[in-house]
Amino acid sequence: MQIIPMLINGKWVQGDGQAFIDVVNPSTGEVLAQLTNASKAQVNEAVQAARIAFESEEWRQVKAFERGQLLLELAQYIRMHAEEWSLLECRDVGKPLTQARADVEAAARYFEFYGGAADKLMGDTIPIEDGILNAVVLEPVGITVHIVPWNYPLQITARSVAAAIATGNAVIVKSAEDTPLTTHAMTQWFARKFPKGIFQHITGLGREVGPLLTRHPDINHITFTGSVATGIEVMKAAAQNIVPVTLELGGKSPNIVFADAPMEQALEGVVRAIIQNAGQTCSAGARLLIEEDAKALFIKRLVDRFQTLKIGPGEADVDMGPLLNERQYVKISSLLQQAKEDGYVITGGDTLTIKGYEKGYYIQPTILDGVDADAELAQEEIFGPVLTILTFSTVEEAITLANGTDYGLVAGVWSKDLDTAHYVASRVKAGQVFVNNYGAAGGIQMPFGGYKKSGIGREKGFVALRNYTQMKNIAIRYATPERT
Ligand code: TXE
Repeated sequence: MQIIPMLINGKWVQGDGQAFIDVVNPSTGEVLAQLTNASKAQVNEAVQAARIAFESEEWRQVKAFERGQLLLELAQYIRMHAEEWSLLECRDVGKPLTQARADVEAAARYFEFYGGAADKLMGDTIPIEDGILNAVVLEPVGITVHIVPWNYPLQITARSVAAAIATGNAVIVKSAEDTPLTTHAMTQWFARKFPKGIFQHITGLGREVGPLLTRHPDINHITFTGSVATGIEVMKAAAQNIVPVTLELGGKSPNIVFADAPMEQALEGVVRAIIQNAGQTCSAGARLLIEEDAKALFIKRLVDRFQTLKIGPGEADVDMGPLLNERQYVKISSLLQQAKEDGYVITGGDTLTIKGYEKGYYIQPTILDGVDADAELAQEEIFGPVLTILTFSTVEEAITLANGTDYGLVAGVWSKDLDTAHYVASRVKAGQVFVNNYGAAGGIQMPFGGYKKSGIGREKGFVALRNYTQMKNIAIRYATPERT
């Protein structure tokens, strides 16, 4: 069985921590590889190596545009291996091959975007008085820790690592215990191209290995994507050492469909937004807010569409793959069981057994109607292909419902009326609002992050480079003819 090694201090090593953890293909139940838990000593070694590498003259001498060129080279390398990496991601996460291919393309785009940006992030000068040059300089923060979830391992690793390296930091990635494969592939490239200690990959159980990193007194920034509960733990750990965090903590994002919406696009948008990656997407459109007048017809068509969706193993490249693991499967199927008993399920609601793939974690795409807006099913992230319908009659009611959860990551607004669309977009408390689309253009360039409990800070786009820099103000007095 392949053991996924970690990269620590330029060496490929197994974890000294005890456990061997199976990496399972959710489509088949097959064990793809195993990983090991990093020990405390190994995490300390990684942080020490990162510190030495970051402070080294060698790294300091790499010019911003050269860092950028290296990242562009990685983008090219990813494209050259696109099919191989897509298959890895498809097997590791269980997502349909087409979606895995889109993830690989997005990863390449992140390295291109931030590679190109590496020498374009500029400071400022401030007019003070004659004889003083005042400069605002952006410096790397130092050691950046990246805790990556299992739903989009390659994309999410790429988006923050690319920005952190572009700005000159030393990076430590802790991949999710379920999905280390593409991070390992990326690590192999970094091991060949970068000074040791600038990019390191740590593996192991989040609750054991994660805190060893997040509580370490010598790290300088944490980027975390995951649940609110773990985000709170990460933030507490960071607080002990006054370390900044960038947190992306998911959502319960609404698609708000007005009666005057472009119906065909809205229908497809709503379906895609909840079945992509089997609903295991931070920005999943998990709530449909539908205007009363349009409800009957829209729901009928939605149900028809859900019932024609093809579910199967990632490699069969159908509409939707399995859930990630047994834990997700048990959690979501028991939630659906209860929802069925309560009479909310209008389509789906059951687990699925697929011939030849009996050990896969398949469930039906599901729609719930009649759920109270305050109920858990309408409030909490389910992280599966489960769409909860809520109904509204006025614009204000739609806005109240949209804002009626603790989250605020993304919202979709579907209306042909410009006034309605603009007004709702301005009132919705979400970090990203899509009008008459959901998830346009992949979003590499667009700042992404949450209002409320969906997180702190923004990833993606040029602005994310700021996460990995700190500001220094330098005031230089120089002699003027009057003063000398
Ligand atoms: O999340 P965790 P889990 C949500 C989603 C899902 C739920 C549980 O609702 O059903 O979270 O998933 C690492 N210190 N999201 O349990 O615990 C862990 O190894 C440091 C939404 O997987 O948040 C993994 O890499 N790290 C989300 C990552 O944190 C720790 C994506 C996420 O794990 C840690 C994933 C600790 N104490 C889940 N404990 C999104 N926003 O897209 C765990 N980890």
